[in-house]
Amino acid sequence: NPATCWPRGKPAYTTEYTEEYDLADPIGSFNRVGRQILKEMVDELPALYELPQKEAKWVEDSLEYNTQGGKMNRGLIVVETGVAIMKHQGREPTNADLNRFAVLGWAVEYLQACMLMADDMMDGSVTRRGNPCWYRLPHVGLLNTNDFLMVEMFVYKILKRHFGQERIFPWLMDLFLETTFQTECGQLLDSICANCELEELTTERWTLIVKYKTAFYSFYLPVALAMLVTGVRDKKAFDTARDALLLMGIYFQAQDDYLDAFASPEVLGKVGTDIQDKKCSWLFAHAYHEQSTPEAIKFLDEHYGKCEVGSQEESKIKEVYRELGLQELFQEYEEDVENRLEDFKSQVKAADLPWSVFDRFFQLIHKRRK
Ligand code: GPP
Ligand code: MG
Ligand code: MG
Ligand code: MG
Repeated sequence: NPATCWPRGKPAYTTEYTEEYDLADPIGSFNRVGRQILKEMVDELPALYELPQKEAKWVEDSLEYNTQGGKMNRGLIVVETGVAIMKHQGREPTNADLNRFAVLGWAVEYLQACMLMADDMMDGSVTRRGNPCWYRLPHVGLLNTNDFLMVEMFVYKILKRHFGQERIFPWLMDLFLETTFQTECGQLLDSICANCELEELTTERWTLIVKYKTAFYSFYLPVALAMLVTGVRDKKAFDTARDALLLMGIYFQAQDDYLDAFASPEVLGKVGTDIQDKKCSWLFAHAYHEQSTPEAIKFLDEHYGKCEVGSQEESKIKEVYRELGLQELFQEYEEDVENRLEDFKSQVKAADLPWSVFDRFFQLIHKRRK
């Protein structure tokens, strides 16, 4: 690109992968690629962007703090799915293939990191992955806004460096951009709840919110990336995969909402804020609209979105959730998702995709505690 290929040394491409990607050590191998990517991204800042040492170090610290230390489910799924699809195609993935899958996995992890940095500030959260949220660090504060925008741009730097010379590059870009926009639509729907009447926070609204804010980027994106990079081009295959993955993604956010109230912060690595923030959570929508009693409605009207994290009112709202039988209802919902997912089996097979991918992904999240 004549408009951006300056100064000399730009752009740099990484197309050779000399280190062995050991599938027997999926997390270790994935992390190794993650280290390499972080180093590549930070190393070029002084020469290509004239960033002084102090600022380059700032970016490095931000990337260390925000992209590392998660469960890496989304990233690892790209690798697993890539392998499963190639085997399904009768091919054995090479070392280069595995490393490329991991690079795309890390692009998803970087997107996730920037979303969480923005989300924590919007939700007023205190901890993430067991540490204080980045924006809460005294020396960071509102600089968080620039930091998360930079992490977002690193997604595209990773893609350009590793896939910039390939035909699917525009498709990868388009998929990331589209997915980001979908997530932002979801985040808007989620945030506007603060200005809604409780009456409006229905289970229908909940489904819409979580489909957009979570399911596309967490579930469809990793699998769609693996499909693109292994040569899947059939639109029907993407449509079928999307339907099944959105079902799982919606369930995943239902779990997130459930754990927000009922999991211990030590296990979860974050303190729940949904009640304080007046979120249209799975629990609230069901408590207010599906399972409600006049007393529960009265109490929620008085206190939902108006009490502090850790307050007596907040505990009482969780008690109301329990009394309304939401824990049992959640188990029923969980079983229903399991059954509905089974119904996708034949469609997935008809679309010539390996069912094991969907099965594995579901096993990874099914009944999760964190
Ligand atoms: C999770 O909701 C949703 C996101 C992380 C998407 C954020 C999207 C942006 C465009 C910023 P959540 O707030 O319930 O997640 P958590 O419980 O992890 O804070
Ligand atoms: Mg949040
Ligand atoms: Mg949020
Ligand atoms: Mg949450």
